[in-house]
Amino acid sequence: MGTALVYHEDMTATRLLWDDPECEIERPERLTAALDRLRQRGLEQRCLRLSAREASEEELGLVHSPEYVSLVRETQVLGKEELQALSGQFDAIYFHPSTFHCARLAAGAGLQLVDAVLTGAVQNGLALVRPPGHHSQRAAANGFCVFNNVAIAAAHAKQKYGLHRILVVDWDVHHGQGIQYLFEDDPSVLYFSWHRYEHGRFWPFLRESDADAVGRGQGLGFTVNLPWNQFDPELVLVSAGFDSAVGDPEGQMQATPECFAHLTQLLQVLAGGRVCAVLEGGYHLESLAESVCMTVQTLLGDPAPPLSGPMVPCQSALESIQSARAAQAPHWKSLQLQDVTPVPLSPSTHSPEGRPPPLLPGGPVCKAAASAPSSLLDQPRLCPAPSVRTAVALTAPDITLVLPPDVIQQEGSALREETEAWARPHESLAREEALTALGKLLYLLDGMLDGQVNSGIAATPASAAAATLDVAVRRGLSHGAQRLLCVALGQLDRPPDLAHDGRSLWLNIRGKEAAALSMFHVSTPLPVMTSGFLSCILGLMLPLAYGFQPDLVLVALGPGHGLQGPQAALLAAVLRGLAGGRVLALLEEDSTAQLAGILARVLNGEAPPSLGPSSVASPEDVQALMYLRGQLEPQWKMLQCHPHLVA
Ligand code: X5A
Ligand code: ZN
Repeated sequence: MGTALVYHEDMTATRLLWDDPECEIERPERLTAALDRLRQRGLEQRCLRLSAREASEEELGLVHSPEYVSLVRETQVLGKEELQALSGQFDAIYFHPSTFHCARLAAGAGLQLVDAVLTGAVQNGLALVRPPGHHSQRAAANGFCVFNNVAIAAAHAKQKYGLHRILVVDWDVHHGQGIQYLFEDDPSVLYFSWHRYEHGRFWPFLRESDADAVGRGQGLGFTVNLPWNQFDPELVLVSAGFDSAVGDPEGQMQATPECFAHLTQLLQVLAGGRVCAVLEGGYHLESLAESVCMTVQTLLGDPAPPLSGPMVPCQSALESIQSARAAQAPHWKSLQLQDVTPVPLSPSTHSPEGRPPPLLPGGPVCKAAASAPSSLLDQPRLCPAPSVRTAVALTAPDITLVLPPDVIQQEGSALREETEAWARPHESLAREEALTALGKLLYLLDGMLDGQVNSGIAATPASAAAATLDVAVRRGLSHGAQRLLCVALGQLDRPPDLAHDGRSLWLNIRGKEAAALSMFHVSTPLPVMTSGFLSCILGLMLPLAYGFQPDLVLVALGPGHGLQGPQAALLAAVLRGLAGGRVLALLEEDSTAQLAGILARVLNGEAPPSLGPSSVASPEDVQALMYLRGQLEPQWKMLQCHPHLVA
């Protein structure tokens, strides 16, 4: 359905006119660097270009006071001295004669993006804007921000479209206190921010940036940090700051550009994929440009490049996640049922009362990341894209699929002798239909292993499902895959003679009981409730999968898999985050055309349909999950981010 890119070159006009080391990083080249790179990569050309309009004063009034809007309007006619004097009244702010115009364009860009998405003109989009917005408050500029672009967009989406649930995800390295203040008592806007905090030593040095700020009044539980599986938003707005990226002089964090592809892709499973990203911070031009490309590329539906590096969460990250979970638990049923095991807190960062003493602004901050190897930015991230994103190799000629034009219906088959050789050990593959299906699957798999095809769907007669999957796993491992993740739903057991060499990770959902048969062979019952399904996918499968870092993923819906279309779509959508999207889905031949169609579209980059609001997971679901996490957590460190039983 398309991706919008909202921009106006006038927004490069505002700039710092005097000496101010704190503000000088917020400069016009931020926009031009990002845009140039999008052009170079051919990404801009794939977007619907929208020229930003100015927000009206009435629209600014959705979140700002008339007096404050007047104050900013009047800066247009001030001289340099007066501008500097006025700027000094705010924290980390500079005004320029063009500020009012630029800031109205920035807010207007957000509004246009929301309009484009909510009228259905596009699926999602990015607004490239200056000045940024998330620190700006009802009557105050702050932290380079003049008008609160994302907050205005959220208020507009409520007012004009009557939305009741809007999720704002703020991945800027700074806490968007402006958005928090504006919506802290409003349960219709869920504000989720992650930010560098350093126990209060990182700008903007606010006590209310901590995990225990959870909103107030009606808005209790709608501020800060919580899992995205219960709110079921109608729209996702992203305060997309890239100062959390590697190399940034402000943030000094280590997120690689690829991280933003993964964040974007995870958010795309919400709100039917209606994601509006609006630029906030980001001051390292190279890192900013690459990260913006990763975001736009993912919005356009391209698979996310795999993450590299050790998949081991650090102690301090675990503590933060645990604090946020604990603070939110009273307000979210989905967090209460889980047996929350507190992460042992390291004594160095916590005083005996459990809370660190208040710290002064400007105090020592962790410099560990300051020496971040900029090599993280140098690694080649331009692997040649496969010529075919998704291919469908179904056998039943009578099923008519509704597919996007770029999804290929594969005709080819592997050579007959070769197919027979692979089939020979399996009785169930002796039948002609099974052999035909296997030939098509092998041909598709080879296309994926050769790098011509990114993802695909193949079908097999139900009676041959287990044998076909067995062949696919062996063929994958012997023809180029180093590590293969197999997610098998229904009655598809791990082949007993498959080597236990750590090159395959087998997850069977629908196992008779929860069992970690080995570190690489996990079996769990199919959860009964939607939310149990979500926890299983997000809280078990995904941490294992990210920890394993496969380069090929097989997902098989075998006999009795019991998945509805939307559940299968969600499963495929999150699995696409692994292996650069190299995912092969295996279906039973008599699956509905609808199921095959939805899987093909999701593997091709379309957003999965929303699962709808989910109730609480059943006690059995929770128990199975907690048990498995407890068993597996010693080996799979990514599971430490989730509550687990201490084994
Ligand atoms: C939008 C943004 C940061 C202000 C930092 C002031 N503002 N030290 O990233
Ligand atoms: Zn920032």
